[in-house]
Amino acid sequence: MLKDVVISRAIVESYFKDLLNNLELDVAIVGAGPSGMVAGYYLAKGGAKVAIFEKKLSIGGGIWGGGMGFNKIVVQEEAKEILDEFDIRYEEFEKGYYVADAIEVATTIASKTVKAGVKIFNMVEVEDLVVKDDRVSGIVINWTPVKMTGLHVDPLTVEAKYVIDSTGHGAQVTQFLLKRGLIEKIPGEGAMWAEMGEKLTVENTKEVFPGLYVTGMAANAVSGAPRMGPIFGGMFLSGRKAAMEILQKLGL
Ligand code: 48F
Repeated sequence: MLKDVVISRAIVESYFKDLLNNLELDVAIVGAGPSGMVAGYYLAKGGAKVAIFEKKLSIGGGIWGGGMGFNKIVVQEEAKEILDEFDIRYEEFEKGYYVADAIEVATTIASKTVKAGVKIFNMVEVEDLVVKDDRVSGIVINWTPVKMTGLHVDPLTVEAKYVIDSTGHGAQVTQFLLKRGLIEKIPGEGAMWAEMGEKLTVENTKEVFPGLYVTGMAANAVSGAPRMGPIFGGMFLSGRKAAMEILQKLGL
């Protein structure tokens, strides 16, 4: 006989065990889009304790819809090795342009990231940063429904040696520093230019404030670099670059 209350207890005990286990992290990643998940994967493989906080119910960010809802993505030569690392299938459309199924990309990256040891908390919105002695040292979290309904409910805090803003076009996390006058401005991303956007996404992946890294479109928004549409190599390379730099700083 199935007991309803055992089902409830299994969920509550198991979830809160994970939450308690992830209140102190090496790296807290905000946003489970391509750059955030790839960063998480490489960080976990390198031995860091890392969790991703995603405000939506679903992970994957902008992967699912490919271009205009046509669920294919393009990856350039420089990032093909990341498709290989994740064992994602692709076809060479023209020399140097690889096309992959967006659903396979989203599900495979998510699966391998979780299996590498990254805990993903979905439906959890990061609403602020912890800043102590001029260094980001954690994130402030709340349930997405609390934010959506505008209820006056205080958040909780997660401590992290590094935080990564992988929130995409809005650079939501870096915005908290701007709001507090801790950085001067966020120019926002520029008009579409795939080649330059892809190149600069990787170049702009850096520590923008002590303890805070930016990846993917957030990196471009913070630096005023162009957008690039449904080509994803820059997102993958950006996530890997942030992970490698942070691993080095953590001494891992
Ligand atoms: O936008 P998103 O996919 O970020 P990305 O890794 O990749 C960009 C591409 O998907 C695409 C592109 C490629 O050419 O331009 O747009 O830079 O994923 C960002 C994730 O962050 C979540 C959001 O729901 C999405 O899943 N997010 C945003 N703000 C918050 C957040 C927040 N405050 N707390 C938690 N999650």
